[in-house]
Amino acid sequence: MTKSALQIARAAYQPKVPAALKGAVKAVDGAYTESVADQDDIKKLFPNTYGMPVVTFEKSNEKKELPAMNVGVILSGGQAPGGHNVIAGLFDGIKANNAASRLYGFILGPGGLIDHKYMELTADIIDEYRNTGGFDMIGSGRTKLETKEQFDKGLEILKELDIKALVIIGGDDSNTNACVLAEYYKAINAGVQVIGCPKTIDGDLKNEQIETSFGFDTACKVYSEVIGNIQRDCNSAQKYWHFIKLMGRSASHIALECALQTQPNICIISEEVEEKNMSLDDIVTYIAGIVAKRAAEGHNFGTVLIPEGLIEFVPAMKRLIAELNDFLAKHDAEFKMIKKSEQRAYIISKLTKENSDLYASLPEGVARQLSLDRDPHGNVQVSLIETEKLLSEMVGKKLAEWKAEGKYVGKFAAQHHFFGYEGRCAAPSNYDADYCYSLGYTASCLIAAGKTGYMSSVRNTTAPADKWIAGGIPVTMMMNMEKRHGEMKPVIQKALVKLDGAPFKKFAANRDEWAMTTSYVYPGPIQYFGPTEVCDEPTKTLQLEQAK
Ligand code: FBP
Repeated sequence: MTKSALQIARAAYQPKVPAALKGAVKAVDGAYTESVADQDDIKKLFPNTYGMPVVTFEKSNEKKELPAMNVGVILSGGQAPGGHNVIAGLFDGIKANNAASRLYGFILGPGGLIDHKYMELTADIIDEYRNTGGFDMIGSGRTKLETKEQFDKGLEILKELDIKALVIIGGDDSNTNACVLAEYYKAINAGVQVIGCPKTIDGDLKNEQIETSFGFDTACKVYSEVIGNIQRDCNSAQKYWHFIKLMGRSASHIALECALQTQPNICIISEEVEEKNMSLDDIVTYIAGIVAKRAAEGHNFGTVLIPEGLIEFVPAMKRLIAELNDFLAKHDAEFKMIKKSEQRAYIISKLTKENSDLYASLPEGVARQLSLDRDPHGNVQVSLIETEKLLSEMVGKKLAEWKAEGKYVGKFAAQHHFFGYEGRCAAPSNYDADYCYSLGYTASCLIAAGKTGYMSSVRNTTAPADKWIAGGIPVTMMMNMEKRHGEMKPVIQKALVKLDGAPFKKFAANRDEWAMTTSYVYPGPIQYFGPTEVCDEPTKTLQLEQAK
């Protein structure tokens, strides 16, 4: 396989790890824990794994010889930079405890466990993938591991391979399911420990105990590099407004972090839109207002960042989508009989007044998308909606009205971008390479300590890696009860952008200035070699959140 010069050089990079992980390690149990909410319900659902203590790993003076142990690993959900380093850290950790231990990777996500598709991960394979992006060492998938049948089927192969511990690398849902699996295996005395690792570029798996999910750092740096490049082009040609949609299924952490890194003219934060009960028209008026003000100063250019999940946070759109979902589920056959050219008018005639007016105001393409593309559960696939085009089209319309009324004088030409897949498999930044390797190594320590139902945790990561704190957090500690598909379920709380948190406050305090003054920052590409202040800087989000 041909490799780039950077790939070859990067393979030799030694991830930095917490000082405590550099030799023999001992587990120190803290106080017993409670779940963040709904303690009685969670306790009842997790009688064997509820209330366990937080664990911290410290340096030990005695090296204990541990028995050889086979371990399995699964990558679950969307790709995130650093996944391979979690596996490399886990591999090195179990081998350090006993060279005869083996690591098995289940292929293409949780489905590999159920379908008994696996491969042994030997030193040669691991070495090929150290410090690389992607999940292609074993692949990933979105199969949900949640039924007893799946757990039992999985146990068959775990027994066959003599696997005593399973590490599931995933987001909030996958880690919730990992905990349910841990509870089940403990309840039936299966002899298999289950450990989770916090992954997702979306950055929404974090809480008091987990500082950040891995991949967020690298993905945001990649997007910020390209946004910076666009801003430089924008400021050079001074003729376009760039509407840039950024991945992040639900929360706006990525858009916010990129805004903090690049200082665009506009960034929309979904959580604020919801909080202020803003309509689509309010958002459009806000953007058009800034476009008009800049035009009055002779600046007919700018940048707008838009989070991928925005539509679902606009309360009126949420209501429209809910009514459309219901209506089309009930009248599917009748709807399909209507001629394509008449479908829009048909829907407008059937919805309640508020939703009908909103639907009628949407551009043709978006209206069509809302009525056509549905997922297997009958829901509109909001992530397919081209919000960047929707907003620029509506802004263009508003500006034309304002022009006719003499309220706006300027030119408005838009370019559109969507950044998501460009960053999900990037070569991990030093932060992610170090953080991921440490998470994997910590998982091996949790296994050695006999723990199950824990998430691997590495904290204090704005300090030099030497001072990072490795440990484990009982997953039940992060849980509450939420309604999912009409039923109350125990789940890890998803972290949305906090409007009273330091990152949003910093953005809010500066956005009016950034709107008018063209204060673009150009972060440039991720640097893997060079001075630590250039190569090791954590995200602005983390720095602001952790500032003492
Ligand atoms: P995870 O939460 O599983 O890590 O995935 C995050 C994500 O990258 C979102 O930002 C995005 O909306 C989604 O995955 C897209 O996934 P897919 O490529 O499977 O449609």
